[in-house]
Amino acid sequence: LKKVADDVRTIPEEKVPWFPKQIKDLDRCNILITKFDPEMDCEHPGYSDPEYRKRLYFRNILEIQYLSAVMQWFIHMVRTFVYPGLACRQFLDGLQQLEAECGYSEERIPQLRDISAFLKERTGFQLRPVAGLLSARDFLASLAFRVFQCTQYIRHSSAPMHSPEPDCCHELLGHIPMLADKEFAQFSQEIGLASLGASDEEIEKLSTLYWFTVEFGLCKQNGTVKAYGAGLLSSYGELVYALSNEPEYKTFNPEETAVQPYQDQTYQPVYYVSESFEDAKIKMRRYAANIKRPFAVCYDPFTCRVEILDQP
Ligand code: NLE
Ligand code: FE2
Repeated sequence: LKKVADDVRTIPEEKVPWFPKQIKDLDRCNILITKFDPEMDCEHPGYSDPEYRKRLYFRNILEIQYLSAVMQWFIHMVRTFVYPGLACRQFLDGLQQLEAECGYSEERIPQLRDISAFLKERTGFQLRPVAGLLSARDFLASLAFRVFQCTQYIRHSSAPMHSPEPDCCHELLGHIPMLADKEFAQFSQEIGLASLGASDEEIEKLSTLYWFTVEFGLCKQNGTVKAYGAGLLSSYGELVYALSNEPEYKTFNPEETAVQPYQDQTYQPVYYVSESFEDAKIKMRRYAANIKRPFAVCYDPFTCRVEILDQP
């Protein structure tokens, strides 16, 4: 009998990676990926610009003018025919609200604090500044709490139409308008909740799904393919390319999409199209429900905590 008991004791306990249970635990979700660091990456457009490599938020009046010019140009494109033909309805609505109520304009750079307060009232999302690209596990975990980790430095001025890494143009002009949409906010949080305590392999799949939806997703609206991915919406160059007949389109199907290889240096060769936004959400929810975890999680919106439930 003793021997059996010993054997039982030597069976390693099932290990669940640590994950945040409340917003303040996100202080521990701070692992940065250095692959896009302008000091390390010789392909980075800012590599040979010693001032840029310091990556301060705004270093001088020229950068402030640069962001104002990007915003001005962007708002112009959205108001004219270009964006309405390419971007999904949720994005256009969100951007319009940001212009009307949150100081998005040609004259003024909106402050993260104000945008965060705006989003909080719309969808409960809030922004948190982050110094660069976060590890997938940490980034996804924050979404579980409706917290979006937001970079603040700006892309190098030699390449305004496409940046391989997130920057404030990408966050302000790509993600924020989408996060003002309730359904999209829910979609984002569900990916986050699915990631908590998941295995490395599952995190890899979820971040691939995030990549092909939240970052580079396309969906049909009134029979036309439109972009809802922030990586497209913030990159005029890739947006036009994605909606041309150059890239390959595949039907969004989480099991298949989750294992699609991708690269993050330049335009994507493949995009996933869903029948509608609703369709993407339903499929993703079904996928998330099938991820194996020895427990279930439930977000309590009153305490902003994640409750751990035994798997039924
Ligand atoms: N390609 C995007 C842009 O230029 O705004 C950024 C993508 C970040 C994943
Ligand atoms: Fe992004």
